[in-house]
Amino acid sequence: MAGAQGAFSLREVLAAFQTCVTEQREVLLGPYLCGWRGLIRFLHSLGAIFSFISKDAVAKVQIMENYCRGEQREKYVSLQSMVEYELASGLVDVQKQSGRPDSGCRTVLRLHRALRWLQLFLEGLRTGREDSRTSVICTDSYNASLAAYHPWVVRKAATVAFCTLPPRNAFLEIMNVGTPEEAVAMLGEALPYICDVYGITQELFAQHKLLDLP
Ligand code: 1Q0
Repeated sequence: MAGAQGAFSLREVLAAFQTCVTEQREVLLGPYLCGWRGLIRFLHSLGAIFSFISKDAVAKVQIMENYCRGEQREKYVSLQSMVEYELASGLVDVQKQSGRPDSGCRTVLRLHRALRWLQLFLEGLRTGREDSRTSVICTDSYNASLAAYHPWVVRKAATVAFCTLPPRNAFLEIMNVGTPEEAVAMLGEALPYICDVYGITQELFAQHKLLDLP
């Protein structure tokens, strides 16, 4: 997989999340979505059993990319400008209604919740023992985060897919940053940036009472 065209590299994802946060502590949507695109590329390389997850992630990233390219694109430069614009324009459904396009806020909220899973998963990988199982780290991280928002059938399918994950060291190698030790070092570098993006988004959404959007 390493060296193949379009191969995943953790470095690119790190760079994207690193450039997300501005000096004013705003989260830029461009690099945020680039980071997600990189993660989705990685997910594709894990096989068809993960395609129900990547399909949903791609759909959500696409919704956001369309907003970022659309007529109101200057309102979708950062999460802060998006929240301000969508709330002021009444574009956010606080109760489930039919027929309206998914707002940026509810879409980002789904990605944001998944970022919490990613944070826990990468931390688990980083600090795990050499012989620890990726599937267990992944399941534990999922149960402590995203699972709460998913119905039983999705939880079940996700848990089955997690069981196919390669062992920890093989998994670290397909991240394409060198040896497992180098990947662990890179994770140590990457995580604070991902945590920062997560923390700022969480605070922003909490402040505007957007954490439970249907
Ligand atoms: C390594 C294994 C990856 C496992 C990914 C864990 C996430 C499981 C999520 C299961 C989602 C199931 C599909 C549908 C869910 C939707 O119902 C739900 C809610 O949306 P809605 O519109 O119905 O209200 N959607 C979500 O919760 C969004 C889920 C997005 C998941 C995106 C996961 C992207 C993962 C990338 C792989 C990362 C690998 C990490 C190693 C790379 C190192 C940087």
